[in-house]
Amino acid sequence: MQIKVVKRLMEASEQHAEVVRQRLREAGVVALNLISAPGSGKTSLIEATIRELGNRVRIGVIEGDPDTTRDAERIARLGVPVVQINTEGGCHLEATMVLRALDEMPPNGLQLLFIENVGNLVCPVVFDLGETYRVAVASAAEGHDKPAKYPALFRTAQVTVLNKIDLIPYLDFDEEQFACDVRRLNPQMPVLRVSCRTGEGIGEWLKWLDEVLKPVV
Ligand SMILES: Nc1nc2c(ncn2[C@@H]2O[C@H](COP(=O)(O)OP(=O)(O)O)[C@@H](O)[C@H]2O)c(=O)[nH]1
Ligand SMILES: [Mg+2]
Repeated sequence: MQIKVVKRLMEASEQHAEVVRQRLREAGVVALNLISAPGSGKTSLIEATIRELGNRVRIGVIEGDPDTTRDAERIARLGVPVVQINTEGGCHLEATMVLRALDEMPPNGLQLLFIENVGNLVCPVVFDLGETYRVAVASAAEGHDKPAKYPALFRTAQVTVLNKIDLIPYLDFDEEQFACDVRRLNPQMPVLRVSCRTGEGIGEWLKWLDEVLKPVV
């Protein structure tokens, strides 16, 4: 009996990611896929960016969560186009979902698209969404061992944002260990220390954004 083996289960997903990439490229949009644990500050970082750049960069947001429209409501309050994807329990976004969201919010006219992935440090890493850049968001409150324990995210991201640095005085967070582990995994990747609460370091994040937006702004 011949055993059938299904190879490349990811193939369909990869093809959809290419369609997303093509659509975004044609529309001249830079898309950021934000990946982190729940509560690290992805939505807060998007909100801070909209407050700083919203008047000179045309921003759109796709929010991914297992349930609720709470993050989308936070973004909508800032007057930015937003689509919420509910994965109904699913632990990551896939490119097909992004395509459907793009049907609801055509990318034409946008310059910067945030895609906030489902809060999870494992599953979202496996799925290419067709994004231009992958952003790893970590927070000091999670502990310094996350890059070492979840290396795939930090290996595949183009930038790491370390959020909640305002809390470091109250934590046993070892910044040198965090930076050292990230450097070992991805020597060239910038690590930006920010606090969405106090605004510290947001300027460095905006500088990074300015660089990646140069082709479209
Ligand atoms: N102290 C502190 N709290 C923050 C900071 N950024 C976000 N938070 C809080 O952390 C919680 C989770 O933030 P949120 O942006 O919803 O995280 P997400 O789940 O990754 O989107 C909220 O209560 C935020 O107010 C920060 O820089 N410092
Ligand atoms: Mg969120």
